[in-house]
Amino acid sequence: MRRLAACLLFLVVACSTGAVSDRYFLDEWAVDGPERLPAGTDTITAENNGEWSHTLVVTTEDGHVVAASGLIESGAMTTLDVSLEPGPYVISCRIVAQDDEGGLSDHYERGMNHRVMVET
Ligand SMILES: [Cu+2]
Repeated sequence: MRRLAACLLFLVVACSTGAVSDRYFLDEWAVDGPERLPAGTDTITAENNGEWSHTLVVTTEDGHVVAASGLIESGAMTTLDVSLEPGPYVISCRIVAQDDEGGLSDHYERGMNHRVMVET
């Protein structure tokens, strides 16, 4: 019984951290996920559902980088620990790659940017 109570307590703690909801999905050409996050320390999960590799970068609205993942390959997932002050942020992919015709493919410009409001 004591073990069951410990398990239930763990579940309550795990659910109350918000870890499940702070998940962002990357694909061509969008970043989808919550539009509001709590201020303070948080863990953001990034899941790449696209065919291409992507990154997940958290910046303030004026472009200051708060946290950045490495390359997230197609089908892969990663987490980022962030500490956020209240205010507007942008979650985006910052890859710029050359396409088959020699032009540049800027993932941010193609739509992989998502505005988030961090609130107390
Ligand atoms: Cu990308």
